[in-house]
Amino acid sequence: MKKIVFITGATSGFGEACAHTFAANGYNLILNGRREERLKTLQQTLQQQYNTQSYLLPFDVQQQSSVFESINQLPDEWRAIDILINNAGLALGRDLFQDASLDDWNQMIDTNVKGVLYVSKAVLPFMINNKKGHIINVGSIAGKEVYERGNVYCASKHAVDAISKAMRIDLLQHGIKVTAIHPGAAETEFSIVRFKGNEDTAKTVYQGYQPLSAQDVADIIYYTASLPPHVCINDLVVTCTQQANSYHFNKK
Ligand code: NDP
Ligand code: 8X3
Repeated sequence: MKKIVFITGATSGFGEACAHTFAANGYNLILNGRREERLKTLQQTLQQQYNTQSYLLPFDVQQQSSVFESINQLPDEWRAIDILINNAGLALGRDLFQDASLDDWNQMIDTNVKGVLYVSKAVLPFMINNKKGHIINVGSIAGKEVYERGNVYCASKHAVDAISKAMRIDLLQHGIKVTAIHPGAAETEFSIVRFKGNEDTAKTVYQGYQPLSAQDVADIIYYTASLPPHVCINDLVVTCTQQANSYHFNKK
């Protein structure tokens, strides 16, 4: 029987690259994101390229009732989830604390923090019942160090770091692995979202160095998922070679 991976935020970036990588390696997929048309296109592509079966759950991770209703109505054959990748997330704005928008702050906290909590809480009964599972939380280098104008995005990813550590302790008795992956700058739609559709400003973020690609991160996530049952990568920070931490780059 094929293993099942559940990926949140699969319509773009790391999540979409993970969908291809896990499909290419024989997994069936549960795919989430708000843009349902993109999910349908991805489902068709994965079916054609890898003969992959996928089940679409197009909910907003911020909406507590949608998360629980959607996951609780999964058919029996889709409940044996082996891996959950909590990837859905976003930054909004790059403003000084005193100038930032409360709406942006609320959306980042609701997506990056509450979204991870809701989806994990909804999926965990299946994993506990199956006595196995692996939760992979996508944090960020911003969850290790804060940077100027990063305030609440950094706080939300520090929360993912803490939640991952807490999950690892509490789920130990159930044999469930918990991995946190913390990437540095990667060129996806992340900055286009952060700068609210301004593609020119988004491009400037990646000038002067070679950032990570979505595929670089997907390959690492897949590696952490492919280790033997007794081995768990707990915490992994990855940057491109020209990035040392949140704010030191060797730009040419
Ligand atoms: P993208 O913008 O390319 O992808 C983000 C994904 O998250 C999309 O599929 C989007 O789908 C989904 N998403 C956003 N909000 C919601 C929501 N409320 N409900 C469901 N899905 C949602 O960015 P990345 O691939 O770069 O980002 C993926 C994760 O990686 C995020 O958690 C981000 O914070 C983190 N990260 C990114 C880094 C980078 O430099 N790119 C570095 C470190 C971490 P849709 O809009 O269809 O809902
Ligand atoms: C995204 C990377 O450095 O823009 O999490 O915060 S950064």
